[in-house]
Amino acid sequence: MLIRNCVLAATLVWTTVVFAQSVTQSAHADIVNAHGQKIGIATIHRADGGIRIDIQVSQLPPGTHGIHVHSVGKCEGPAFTSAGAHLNPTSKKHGKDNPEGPHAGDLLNIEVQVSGVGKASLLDSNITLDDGPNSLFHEGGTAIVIHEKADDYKTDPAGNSGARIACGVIEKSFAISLSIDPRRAATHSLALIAADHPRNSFAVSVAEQSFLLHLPV
Ligand SMILES: [Cu+2]
Ligand SMILES: [Zn+2]
Repeated sequence: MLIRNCVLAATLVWTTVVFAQSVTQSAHADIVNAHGQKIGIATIHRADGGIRIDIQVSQLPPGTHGIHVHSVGKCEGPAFTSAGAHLNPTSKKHGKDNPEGPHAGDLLNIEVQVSGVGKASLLDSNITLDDGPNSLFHEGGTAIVIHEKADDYKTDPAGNSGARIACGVIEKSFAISLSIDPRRAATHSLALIAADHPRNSFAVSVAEQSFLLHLPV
């Protein structure tokens, strides 16, 4: 019912500018730093060849950072050991360059600019939004963890990527894909503010005339 209400609300808000929409199951994670402050968001959805994680963070040290899906959906700072080890239901070793790897939760590194902002779009072919041992929603949940250093993609158990500096619990959401009438472009920012009002915790990603709203379940 809640989902239906969310979809209905989004539909009403967007009626004036939207000419196509579809709703699919997805996930998101609010990324927090060691002090528990929100510094970014990851949106997670089905893609060709697996699950795509689009992540945007700020206020992180510039440079290359390891990032993984960990096996427990708990982010207790400052060390985030609560998130457990990498998601690894098939007992592999760490890293895509490890002959005995990778873990299901292994991802490519994320680059953080001098401004402290980092963006990445990461594909993982070994995780699922559905049921099963490699599910992001297995018992106890999962989390996205960012590390202080680069992942070397081969050293067990975490690619020599050092301390955990940011973490986000992966939660179910529904993605509403909205295609916008380009002739109504001027109304976009207003509509986004209105859409943000009743539930301010969903993510908005913008790609040309398409918007993806991730609404918490
Ligand atoms: Cu990790
Ligand atoms: Zn790993």
